[in-house]
Amino acid sequence: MSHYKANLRDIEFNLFEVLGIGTLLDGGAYGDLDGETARTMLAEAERLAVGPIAASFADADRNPVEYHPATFDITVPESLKKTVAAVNEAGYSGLGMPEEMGGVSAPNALIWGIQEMLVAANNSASFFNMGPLMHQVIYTEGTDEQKRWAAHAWENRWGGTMVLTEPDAGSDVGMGRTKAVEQADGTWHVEGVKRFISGGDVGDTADNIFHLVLARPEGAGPGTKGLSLFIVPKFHFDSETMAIGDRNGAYVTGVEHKMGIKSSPTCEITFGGEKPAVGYLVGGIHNGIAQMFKVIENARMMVGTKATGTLSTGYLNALEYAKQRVQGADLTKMADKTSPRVTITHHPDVRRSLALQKAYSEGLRALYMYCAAYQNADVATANFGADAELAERVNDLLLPIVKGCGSDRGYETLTESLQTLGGSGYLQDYPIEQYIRDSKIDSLYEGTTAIQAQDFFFRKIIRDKGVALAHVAGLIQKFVDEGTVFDHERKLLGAALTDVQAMAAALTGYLMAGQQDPQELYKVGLGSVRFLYATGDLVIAWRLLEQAKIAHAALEAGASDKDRSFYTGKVAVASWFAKNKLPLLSGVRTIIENIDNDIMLLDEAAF
Ligand code: ST9
Ligand code: FAD
Repeated sequence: MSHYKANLRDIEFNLFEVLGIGTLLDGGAYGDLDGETARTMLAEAERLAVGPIAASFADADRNPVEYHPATFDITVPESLKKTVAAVNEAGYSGLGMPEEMGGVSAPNALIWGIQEMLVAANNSASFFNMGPLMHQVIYTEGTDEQKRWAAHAWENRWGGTMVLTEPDAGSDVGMGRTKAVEQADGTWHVEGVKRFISGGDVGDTADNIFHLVLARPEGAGPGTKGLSLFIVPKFHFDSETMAIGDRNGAYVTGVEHKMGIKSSPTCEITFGGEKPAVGYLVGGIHNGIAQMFKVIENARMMVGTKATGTLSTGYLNALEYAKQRVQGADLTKMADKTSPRVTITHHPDVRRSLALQKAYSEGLRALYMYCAAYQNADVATANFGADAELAERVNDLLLPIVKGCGSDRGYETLTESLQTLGGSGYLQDYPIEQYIRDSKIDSLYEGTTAIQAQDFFFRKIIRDKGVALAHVAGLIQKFVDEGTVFDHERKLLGAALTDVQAMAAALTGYLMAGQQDPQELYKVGLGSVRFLYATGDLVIAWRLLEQAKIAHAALEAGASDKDRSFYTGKVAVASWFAKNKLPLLSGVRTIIENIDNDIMLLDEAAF
């Protein structure tokens, strides 16, 4: 039986009942893609995820990829190869790719809903499918010749990697020392060692790989702005015929042994040495960090979406177990030792835990769907009245929340899923221990949570002059002011909005004070992750309540028996989250408003 449990009903609810994607599609906004076809695609994605993708989840964890130092490459477990082949055959990578490249235009919310299932069913397997993202960016950023290469690479399922990190350049990408030396024929020789490169080799699952490498041209300035982006192929190829030739001088010189995602090949790659690593400057211009951020933005969204999907399947596994496991008596009958034993769903603390798991599973999904809505101007305008320019800013604002809160809330709440199974949760008989091992990485790569929090405050709020934040706050305030149902919850939401706005004001105050006393800036760093989480909880609460409003209306209108429990659950979980999470934000506000620098002044020896 498959370990993976998709929540297709909730994905469809977000798309069709909350964001009205079906109406847009049926109106012809995306060519031939109508609502019915979208539903078929979602159902097919679920089948693929639960079946061939999930099939290699445990086997590829217990028998992971193997590195061969003599040939500088890896072999992929047979079970995983079958998954990769099934994903390739299904052809979902064309969704959202430029039409001139052969792709199919679709609203991003639909694409991320599909991706949630494909990636969460087997995270390791997704690293064998990084090619399309890199090819798309080469296509949009590249020269005409490079566009042709990208289209060929995508059609022929070549691999792709994003190559930033070095031993001394992790969060601080600008410290990268890998250099690029221009050749007389216009190509470049890339020299250096890169670390932690996902999909650095994919064995025989792809004929070639395009590594997208950040390197510093000789003589270029320091920091990220001095980096340029190069396509460095694993094998040379003929630019006209695309026939594959000899190995290029980019060799995998090690593979990491990790806590989780064990079959994702995380590689050290050495560029240059005995043989030059020939690279091609992307677009023929030196604009590397901005070009690479086209990849990074997509990957950050992917990580948040995946983290949500993993929590969701963790919760659904825990729920199934809890409904069957009989243990103990009902709390009201605990004194009577002969009272009947009950399933653990009868215990208040298990209910609390299941409510938390359901709230973050569905709340984080509502959050990434909300963000995705701003990735298409028509969806953003129809739903939230944002024009194309504002939509882009709001998407930028929400991305660090999707990535930072998605990964941390996902991981910490998965420990609740495991706890629901008691000691059995600790066993490999159930998938949750692997979900936890596989998920820890989500808050580390693609920028740690601390980096997301700084991006959120400095770039997405201060540099944006609060425009996007004001838009989101305005929508929340409108919900608070205009509702006719959920009075208590709306009051809680209003108070939480005030708390978050006060946090933003306090952090801005520290930033301003930093102009007189630079140490005041430490206070922003001390409060920024808490602020990110607090804003995340606020937006999640709001989106859950918006969903509850829709569910409430459906119940009032006489929902079918099939839908009644779903809508009732929507109302209940939104109310639970508002009552159990939002009041905590006033404590966070107090902490942020009263931050001092004592901990920064503490001698390291005292730690
Ligand atoms: C990594 C990969 O970790 C992990 C794997 C991910 C897996 C993804 C999977 C994807 C595909 C899978 C497909 C599956 C399909 C389905 C399969 C089914 C089975 N937004 O602030 P400044 C730019 S990779 C946009 O001064 P510093 C901007 O150009 C490693 N742009 O930064 C800016 O210039 P300007 C990831 C941004 O102080 C310039 O940078 N590593 C943004 O120089 C300079 O900005 C990291 O993420 C932004 N938010 O450098 C590094 N921010 O200002 C984390 C910056 O003029 N570190 N730019 O516009 C950071 O992000 C740092 O903050 C830093 C700081 C490096 C940016
Ligand atoms: P460091 O940057 O050393 O951070 C250590 C700690 O210090 C963290 O807690 C961090 O939050 C904190 N910290 C650092 N700087 C600051 C700061 N300025 N303010 C506050 N806190 C800070 N990289 C690629 O280029 N391509 C890939 O495909 C790729 N895949 C990966 C796959 C895996 C499995 C792993 C483990 C890593 C991968 N990475 C990849 C690298 C990943 O992006 C980095 O590990 C990540 O950016 C963090 O860098 P670091 O490990 O050097 O940690």
